[in-house]
Parts: sequence; structure tokens; C-alpha cells
Amino acid sequence: EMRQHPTFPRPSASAIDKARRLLERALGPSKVITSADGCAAYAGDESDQPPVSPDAVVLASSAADIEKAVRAASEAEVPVVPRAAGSGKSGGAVPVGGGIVIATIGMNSIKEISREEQIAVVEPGVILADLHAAVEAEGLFYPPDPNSLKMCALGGNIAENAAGPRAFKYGVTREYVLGLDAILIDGTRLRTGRRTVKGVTGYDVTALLVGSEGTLAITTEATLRLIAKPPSVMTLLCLFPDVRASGRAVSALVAAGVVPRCLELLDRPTLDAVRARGVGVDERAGAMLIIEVDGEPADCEVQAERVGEVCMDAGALDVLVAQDEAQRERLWEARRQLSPTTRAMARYKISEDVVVPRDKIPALLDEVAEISAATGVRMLTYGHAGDGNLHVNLLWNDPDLVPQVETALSRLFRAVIGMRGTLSGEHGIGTSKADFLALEQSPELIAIERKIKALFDPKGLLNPHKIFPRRTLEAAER
Ligand code: 2HG
Ligand code: ZN
Repeated sequence: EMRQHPTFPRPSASAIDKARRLLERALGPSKVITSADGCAAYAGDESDQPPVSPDAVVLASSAADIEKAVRAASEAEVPVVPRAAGSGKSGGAVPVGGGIVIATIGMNSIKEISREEQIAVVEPGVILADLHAAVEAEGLFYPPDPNSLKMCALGGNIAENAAGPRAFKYGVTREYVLGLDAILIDGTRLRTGRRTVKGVTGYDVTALLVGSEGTLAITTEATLRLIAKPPSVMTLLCLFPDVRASGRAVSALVAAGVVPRCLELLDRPTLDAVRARGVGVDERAGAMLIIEVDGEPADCEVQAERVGEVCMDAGALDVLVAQDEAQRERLWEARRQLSPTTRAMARYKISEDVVVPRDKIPALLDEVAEISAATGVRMLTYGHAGDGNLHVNLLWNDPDLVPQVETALSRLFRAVIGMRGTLSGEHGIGTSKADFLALEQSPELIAIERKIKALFDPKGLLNPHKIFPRRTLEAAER
């Protein structure tokens, strides 16, 4: 494997035995997997982090199951790793220190959708695309749309504060979570937040739990805010000679105050990948923006017009409109497939999730080109440019190139922080970026975060080794 985990301490054999015995007694053998093969299916996620098998897996079908499982784990002092669909991008669900995976994917009921209140109440195993379909059938809309929407689940979306293309206009998961039912590592049940759309009582623990990457509590139910489904959408393809021109257009669109719902950037290799999936795009184009506007039909026309003007002024070769739903869906499907498609382009891939202030996108693209030239590591870029959130991908085949890859990564992170950007827009820190946390956050802030963690989980048993650095920055960048 290319990026080895440092070895994490694993529970002792006697602790594992004790945990397995307690779990089987509390939950019955049918909900507890202990075989090596069975556990191996819960070892990895969709990140570049190496898989690590847990020592047991609990197939939870209720909050009561989760409560029993964490009580057993706490008693045996064995780590617990919550997992929904396992489609995460930063290693959040990888049981790096072994222990017990609590799989919530079986808790997949949409308990309520209320048109009157414009809310939904869901369990953590609900697949996002299923929620989308169910709420849209009621004329409602749940905006977060990570590109893995057909496989990812709400529990993971909440843990990682997932986003997706529509976040440009509508914001990220956190903005749609009104309240949570969650279980702490000692079995305490916590209900945070509220059902009302407005409310400021006390600390916002809901907001704290969203994005805490399964390190503070395990979600058992979420109350989500919905909005009215936009009556129509219009999808534009803006073609540019090269990626820098497309980057300048993003800055120009933001400066012009145009807020389409999606503003996605694809550089030449990713545009070629989209072409390869049967989306016909003029050969002269070396980069593309996918821009989607929504609202009343007349309003869409106005917005599309404005987008077209700004893009042409910024040097677009052409601006095309998707002609029908089939064309639109083909385009988005090709866009959603970019993650697996780019992975297939080389033996090794790391996909980053950096964000820069929107006026710095051209500078970031230049920096990526320079880093790639200086290190010899192939890099490509696509993503949610409207938010300044670009998935810079590093691709290579030769295992000996790892030192150059590490250099490229730390140069990229340093450049991003230098532009007053951030390391992760939507994938989370997990283990993949934990060692770089101190690049962005001060020792004082990290110390407060560690205290919060200790308050929720004094023994450090819930999803350990995530978010917080395990080595110094100097060691990580060596
Ligand atoms: C996307 O925007 C996802 O397609 C995945 O966030 C990004 O794996 C990636 O590079
Ligand atoms: Zn993304």
C-alpha cells in the first residue's frame, strides 16, 4: 500500500474476547459478526486510506442495539467505529485501531416527511438518493447532494458534514440538520436541537455533532429541514480553451453576484473523462464549467442569460444548454463518476478537498500546475469551484514516487493555507489529513477541541485516531 498508516495500538486479545462475549450476550449472535471474512467487509471506505479489519461488527437495527453495543465496548474498553454506507473520502469509517464497527446501514427508515412543517425525520442508514426521491415526491427538496448520493447514507453525511454541487447555492448538510438523537460512548442518549426551523436555546450541540466525524456520538435519528422543490432547472455547459480561463470565469461569476445552484469546474483530463462517457463536447474546449440555475422558469432564463454573458466576457468559447432531462442526467452521471473514473487512471490516486477564497481559484490552478511540474506528479483538478472547493487529484504509478507525492501534498496544503483557504470543504479530516491539522488550526484551538472530545469520550474509545494529529507537522512533512 502506498500511504502506510503508522501502527495504531490495537486492543489486547483478552479485551477483544471480552467485548465479543458481551456483545453476543447483549445482542444475540445474529447481530454480531466476528469471523475474519465477515469483518473484512467493514475494513475500508472510499478514501485512499488502507483498510484495517475490525475485531467485530454489530449490525444495528435500532438505537437500543447501538446503546447495548457501546455499553459492551465501554466495559471491555475496546474502540467503537460508527459506520453507515462506508462511502467516506477521508478514512472516517476505517477502524484503524481495530475494535468494533457499529454498522447503522440497516437502520434505514424515513420516519416522517411533513409538508406542513417542511421537515423529514430519518434514521442514519437511509440512502441519500432515496431521501431525495421521497421528499421530491411531496414537492419538497433536500439540497445536499454529494456525488456519491446513490450509495452514501445520511449518518455518514451528517458525520462528515457532506456537501456536493448544490452547496454553492444551498449550503452544506449542517445547514439542514435541526436536531439529532445520538448515543454517547457510555450509552447516554442525547437529544439535541429541535423540530422548529428557528431556535437559539443553549449551545448549538447539533452543529457540533454534525461534522464531528463519528468521534463524539453516534447518530440514531436526524430531523432535517427541507425546502420547496425549485419548479425548474436549467443546465449550462460553458466551454473554455483552458482551465485558467475557466477559473477566471468562476471568479467573475462570483464577483458579478450570480448564484447558480451549481458551479462545477472540470479541467482538461476530467473533461476528457466526461467526453469518454458519451457527452459530446467541442474538441477545442480544454476546460468546462457545469452551471445549473433553478427557480421559476422565467427566472432561470434570466439567470442563464447572465451566466452566459459573464462567461463569454471571461473568454468562453461557447455556452450550451442541456436540451432535455436525459441529456442533463447523462452529464451529471458523467460528473458523478469522475471520482471512480479518475481512480482508474493510475495505480495510485489521492484526491484532495481543499478550499480557497473564490478570487484565488486562478492562483490555485497556477499553483497546481507549478507543483506538478516541480515534483513530476501528475495532477488534475475538478470540483465545486463556486465554493472555491476543488478536488485536486494526484495520480501516479511508480511506488518510488511517494516522496514526491508527499512533497506535492504539503506544498499544496501550504499554498492553500497561505491563500487563507481550508484543508477540507466536504470530505472531512478523518485520518487522511489529521497530521496536517496544525497547518490550519492553532495549538490553542486544537487543545479546546481535544477537551471537547475528552468531555464526550473520556477514555478515547469512540472512533479514535480521527481528526487529531498523531505526529508533529515536521514529522508528517519530512
Ligand atoms: C465529488 O465531488 C466527490 O465528485 C468526490 O466529492 C471527489 O473523489 C473525489 O475526488
Ligand atoms: Zn465533491
